[in-house]
Amino acid sequence: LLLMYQPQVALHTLETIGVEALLRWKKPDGRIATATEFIHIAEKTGLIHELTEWVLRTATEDVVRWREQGWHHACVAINVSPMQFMESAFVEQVTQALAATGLPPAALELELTETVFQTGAPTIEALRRLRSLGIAIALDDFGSGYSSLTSLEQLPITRVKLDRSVVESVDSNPRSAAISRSIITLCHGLGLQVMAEGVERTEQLAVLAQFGPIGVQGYLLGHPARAESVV
Ligand code: G
Ligand code: MN
Repeated sequence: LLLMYQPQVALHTLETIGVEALLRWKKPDGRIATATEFIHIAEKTGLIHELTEWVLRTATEDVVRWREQGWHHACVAINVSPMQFMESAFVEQVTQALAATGLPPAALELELTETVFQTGAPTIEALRRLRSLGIAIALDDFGSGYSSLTSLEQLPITRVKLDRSVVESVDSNPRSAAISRSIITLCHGLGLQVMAEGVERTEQLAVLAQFGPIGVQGYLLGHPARAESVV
């Protein structure tokens, strides 16, 4: 297993504010599989607890090292699947990773999709506990699937990640641009930060920059890289 890290950049200062950790599996034949290709296997075979443990520990250790190496405000975002989140020990796993490494809670963000949020009251309770510890929560892939406004209204989130499918055509389709602008304005009105995903062209950056102070992520800003080459 390995974690690759992709930069997240504040569009109005061009400061790299953090990275998103992306889980990969280097298979015996040398091919590198992405998390979506194998996480369901870990879920089925009961390995998900150990996998979560490894991701949390590795990511927090890497950020602490970058901080020691001079990137003092480095932050990391970690993707959490519904089954990982539903594990009863998840909140303890997170607090233990922070305690073991000494990483401040505010330097850790958990990225969850709407499917996690649709699982009921215990989920919301776990989210509130994480929030009360100071950990940031991002709603991933917003704008794809069933993204609902109730989620924005009621969930204890701190950030919305604008899905790549919306960002894809902001520079070519006026409707995409209007949708992006509206979502960004809506989120800012709710006190939520926004991160646009999948930015690949300067033209997209130019359009998004008109919509307010957001974060941007994508191949234009940086491809996912190994921990050693982050700092
Ligand atoms: O669901 P989530 O947004 O976490 O998915 C992140 C995935 O998107 C990663 O596998 C990452 O490699 C990929 N990715 C990151 N930036 C870009 C981009 O600019 N374009 C495309 N097509 N994919 C990207
Ligand atoms: Mn993500």
